[in-house]
Amino acid sequence: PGTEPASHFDAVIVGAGFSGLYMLHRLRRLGLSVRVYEAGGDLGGTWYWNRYPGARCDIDSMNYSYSFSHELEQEWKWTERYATQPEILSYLNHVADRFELRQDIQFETRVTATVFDEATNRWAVQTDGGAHVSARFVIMATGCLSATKVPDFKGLDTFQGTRLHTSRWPHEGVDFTGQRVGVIGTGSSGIQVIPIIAEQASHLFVFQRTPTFSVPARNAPLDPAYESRMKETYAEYRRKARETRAGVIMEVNPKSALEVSPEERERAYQARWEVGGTSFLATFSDVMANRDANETAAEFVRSRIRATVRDPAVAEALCPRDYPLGTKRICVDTHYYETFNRDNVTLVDVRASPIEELTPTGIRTRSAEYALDCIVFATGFDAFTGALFNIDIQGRANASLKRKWADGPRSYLGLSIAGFPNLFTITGPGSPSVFGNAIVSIEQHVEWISDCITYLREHRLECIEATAQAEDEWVSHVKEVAGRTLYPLANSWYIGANIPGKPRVLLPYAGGVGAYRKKCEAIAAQGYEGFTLTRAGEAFST
Ligand code: NA7
Repeated sequence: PGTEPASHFDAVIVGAGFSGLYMLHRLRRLGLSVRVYEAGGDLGGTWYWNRYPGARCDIDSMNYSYSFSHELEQEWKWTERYATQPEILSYLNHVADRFELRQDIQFETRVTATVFDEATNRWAVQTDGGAHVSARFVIMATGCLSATKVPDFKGLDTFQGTRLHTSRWPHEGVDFTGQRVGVIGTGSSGIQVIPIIAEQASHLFVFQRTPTFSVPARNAPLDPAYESRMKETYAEYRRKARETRAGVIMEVNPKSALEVSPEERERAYQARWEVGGTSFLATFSDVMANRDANETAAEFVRSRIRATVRDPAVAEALCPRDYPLGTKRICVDTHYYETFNRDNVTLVDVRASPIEELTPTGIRTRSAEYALDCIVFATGFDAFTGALFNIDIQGRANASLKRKWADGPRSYLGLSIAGFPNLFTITGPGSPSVFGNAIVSIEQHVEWISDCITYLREHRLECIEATAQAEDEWVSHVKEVAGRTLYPLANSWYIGANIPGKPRVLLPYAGGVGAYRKKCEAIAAQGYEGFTLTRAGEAFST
C-alpha cells in the first residue's frame, strides 16, 4: 500500500482467527494483495473472545496448533496438556509476529455486506467503518462458533445486575467474590466456567436445561519427555493425523462394546476415564455408531456421576438420558461434577421448571425466584451460518445467501457456493471442521483455497464457481452420511436445534476428515471437477 488507502485487493479475508491468519499468510506468499477485516479489537477469533475463567481447548495442545511451519512447531513450547485461552492467544500473537501478519489486518472493523459485480467479476465489500473496497476473492474465515446466542427471555433487559456471555467476557476479568451468581447453560463453556465461579461466588445457581456428558480432562503440565518425542516425529505424526476421521490420532479399540463381557467393558471405560479426554469415545469401535453400544458408554458416565455427586437427587438430575453420548459435543472438564458437592452451589433443573422471565433482581422460573447479582449466559452460538448471515452476502443477480440457505445451507464441499463465484468459506457448513481437531480442517481448507487460486492464476482464469449440480450432489451426500450417524438424535448446535426456527440439518460433514481431504484433492487434481471456471468472457465446466 502507498500513501493513499488501497481500495482494490486481490483478496479480502473476513476474520483473524486461526483460519484468517493462515489464509493471509498463504495468500501473501503467492504475492497477492490482501486485506483482513476483523471485528475484534485484536487477532485470535475464538481465542480473543472466549476469555471466561477456565476457558481451555478440549483438544490437547500438541495437536491444537498449526503444522505448516516446521520451525514454528519446534520453537513453540506448550506448558500444559490442554492449553488455556490466554496461552492459545499468545501462541497466535507469536504466529502473527513471526510471519508479520498484523500489517494487513484492520481491527475493530466488521464487514457488513459483500456483493458480487457480474460486470467486473469482483466483490464489493463494505464495512461498518464506511470502507468500500473491491476484491477478486472473498474468503469467509468467520468461524463456526462466533455468533453468540442469548435466549430471548422475557424481561431480559430489565435485570439490574451484571449480565455476561461467556464469549463476550470483559478483558479486565470479573471478581465474583461475595456475589450471588446464576449460570445458564451446561455445554462446554458452562462446565468450564462453573467450577471456577463456584470457588469465588457466595452462591452459585446453575440453571440446567439439558444435562451434559462430561469426561475428566486430567489436565497436567506437559510432560517434557512426551513433548520431545512428539517434536522428533511431528511431521510424520501430523501426516497420519490428517488421514484420520477426526484429525487426531486416537487409539480406537477395534472391538464392539457389545461383544465383550460386562467386566471387560467396565475395565475398558474405567481405563479411558483415568486417562481423560475425548478418547473416551474410542473405547470401543461402535460407541459413536451403534445406539446400544453408545448406551453402555452413557451408563458408565452416569455411574461416575452417581459415584461423584453425594446428593442422589442432584446426581440423577445431572445424568443425561435423552440423547446418545457424544451427539452433543462431549465436554472435557476439571472437577465439574464435584462442584455440585459444594454447599454454595445449587443445581436448578429448568427442564422441570423452565425459566419464565428475568426480573430486575434475578431469574424467575415456573416454581421459584432466584435473587442474583450476576447472570452468566453460557448459552452458546448460532453455529456455522450465524456469522455468515450477519453479513449481507449477495452473489450473481444480487441473490442473497440468507435466502438461498433459508431451508438449510447448500454448498459444494463446504468451501464454495453455486451463484457466489470466488467466494470461499473456511470451516463452512458441509465441511467436517468441528468433528475433532478444527485446526487440521482449517489448514486443509486454507491450502486447498490457496492452491485453487494458484491454479486460476496459472491458467489465466478469472472465476471459479460451484455448479448447481455438484452442489446438489454434495448436499445430498452430506445428508445421506448424516443419516447414518447418531447425531440427528440430539438437539444440538451441530444440527441447528439450539436456535429457534433454524432448519434441522446436520451442519458439519460427518464423513471424516481424512476421507474428505482425499475427495477435495481428487477434485482439484481433475481440474476442479464440479466447478465452472471462467476466463474473462468465456466459461467452461469441468
Ligand atoms: P452449547 O454447547 O450450545 O451449550 C449451550 C448451553 O446453554 C446448553 O446447555 C443449552 O441447553 C443452554 N441453553 C441454551 N438456551 C437455553 C435456554 N433458553 N434456557 C436454558 N438453557 C439454555 O454452547 P457452549 O458455548 O457451551 O459450547 C459451544 C461449543 O464451543 C462446544 O461444543 C465446543 O465445541 C466449543 P440445551 O442443551 O439447549 O437444552
